[in-house]
Parts: sequence; C-alpha cells; structure tokens
Amino acid sequence: MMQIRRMGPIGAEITGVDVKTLDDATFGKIYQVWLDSNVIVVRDQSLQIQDYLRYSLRFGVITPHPSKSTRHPDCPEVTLLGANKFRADGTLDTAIYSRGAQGFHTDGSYEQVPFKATQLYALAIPSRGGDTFFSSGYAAYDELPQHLKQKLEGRFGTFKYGGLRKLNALLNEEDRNVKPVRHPLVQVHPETGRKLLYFDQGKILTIEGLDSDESAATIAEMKAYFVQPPCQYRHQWRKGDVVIWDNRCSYHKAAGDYPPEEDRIHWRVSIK
Ligand SMILES: O=C(O)CCC(=O)C(=O)O
Ligand SMILES: [Fe+2]
Repeated sequence: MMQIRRMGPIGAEITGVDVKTLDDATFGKIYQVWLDSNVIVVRDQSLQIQDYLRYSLRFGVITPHPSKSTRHPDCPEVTLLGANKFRADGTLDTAIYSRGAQGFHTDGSYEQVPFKATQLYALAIPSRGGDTFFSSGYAAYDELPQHLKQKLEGRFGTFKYGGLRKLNALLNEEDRNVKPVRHPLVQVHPETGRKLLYFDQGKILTIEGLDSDESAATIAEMKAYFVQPPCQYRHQWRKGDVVIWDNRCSYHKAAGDYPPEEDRIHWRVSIK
C-alpha cells in the first residue's frame, strides 16, 4: 500500500511502491503530490538504468545535460553525479565533488526552455553529510517586499551557464560560449497556477531594462530574499531513494560536505 508523508511545508516521502510497476492511477496520485509539495522522495527502489529512464519518462521528455564529460558512458541521457572525482594524480576534482554546492540554484536556467524537473537516484551514499537542500520559489515570491514585487513584475533576467563567475569547468571548451537566454523573473506555474520568483544567483547576469548599477543592486536584493528558511526541506539520502524536484518552482543545493574518500553516486536526469 502506498503511503505518503508530508515532510513540512515542502517535501513529501512516498513508501510502499515500486516505480517499475505503477499503474496510471497510482502515478497520477504521485504526480499530484509532487505538484503540491515541490519535491518528493520515493524510498527503497531497486532499478536498472532502463527502469529509471522509463519511470522518468512519465514526468516528461529526458534531455542530455550539456556537461558531456559527466554523462553516463553507456547512456548519455543520464548524468553521473560524484563519479570519477579523483584525477589520475590522486587530487580531488572539486568541480565534480562540489557540483551543485555553490549555493541555491535552479537547473537549466541557461536554456531557452529550462528543465521542468530534475530527478536523482541514489546508488551510493556516504556515511555522513551529502544532504540536498530544497526551497520554494512560491515562498520566495510571497515574501518579497512590495517594492521588489512591483519592480520585477513583467521584467526579464538574462542567464548563462556559469554566470558572472564563469563556473564552467564541467563543460567542454567548445560548449562554453553560448549566448545568454532571457526568462521572466515573476512567473505563473503552468500546472498549479501559483505565482513564483524565478531566480538563479549563480547564472543570472542582468535584469533587462535597468541600468547596470540598478540591475546589480536588485540582484543583490533578490539574493537576500529568494531562499525562505521556513519553507525548506533538507533531504538526508538513503541508498535506493528516487528524488524528483519541480524545477519550475524550487531551488536546491547540495551540501557538498561529505568525506571525499567515500562514494556519493547518483544517476541524474533532466526532464523537460
Ligand atoms: O547532488 C546534489 O545533491 C544536487 C546536485 C544538483 O544541484 C543537481 O543535480 O542539479
Ligand atoms: Fe542543480
């Protein structure tokens, strides 16, 4: 029997199911819980890569990540998180070890159409650390001061992989020079109809229509508001967890704090 447990203002845990054999009615319930709680964890799964892809496809279309060097060697739609983190000379490759740990972000804001969802399947989990934090873009919008709500309504931001700090070590050389894209900063979620703040501190370059000082000052102000601590979920991983976040209305970051000599490996898919 499927059991659903809300983990707080966002986040829900689902137990008692096998994602390989879900009927449409049960999947429909899971999808609705996902929309209602931003991020869900399905516990205790035992999946081959094709099982994982088949389940992921129920949420949308899978697209390979632009970081070619971290794609699964047999299956480019799947990114390997945490694999090959030691170089041949034994030093730690921090771009791999600290991936996603530079701060709260949303995935794929550098794409014309950002990802609808990101899903991770835990293959190996360290003995301590390595949690993932989530926060809500709805709460971020709700808690904005009135003057910021007014200023951002109808405005677009420009976004690029690596942002102003050019953190693009995971991209091949030839993929680094792509043009920024633009997204509205206040959005209405296409399925829930709720208003949200769309922001990514590590990838936003400018706010269109503001001079460069005002753009930078406004971005700095948004940074102070976009993560609302009361509306967070901290996921402590177990092997076999399948976690999917609604990337249209959520921010997330990796803790990046586990013992580097231990394995922390996930299969990751981007879903549009
Ligand atoms: O490894 C994690 O906890 C999350 C990494 C991340 O930001 C991502 O997969 O998009
Ligand atoms: Fe991410």
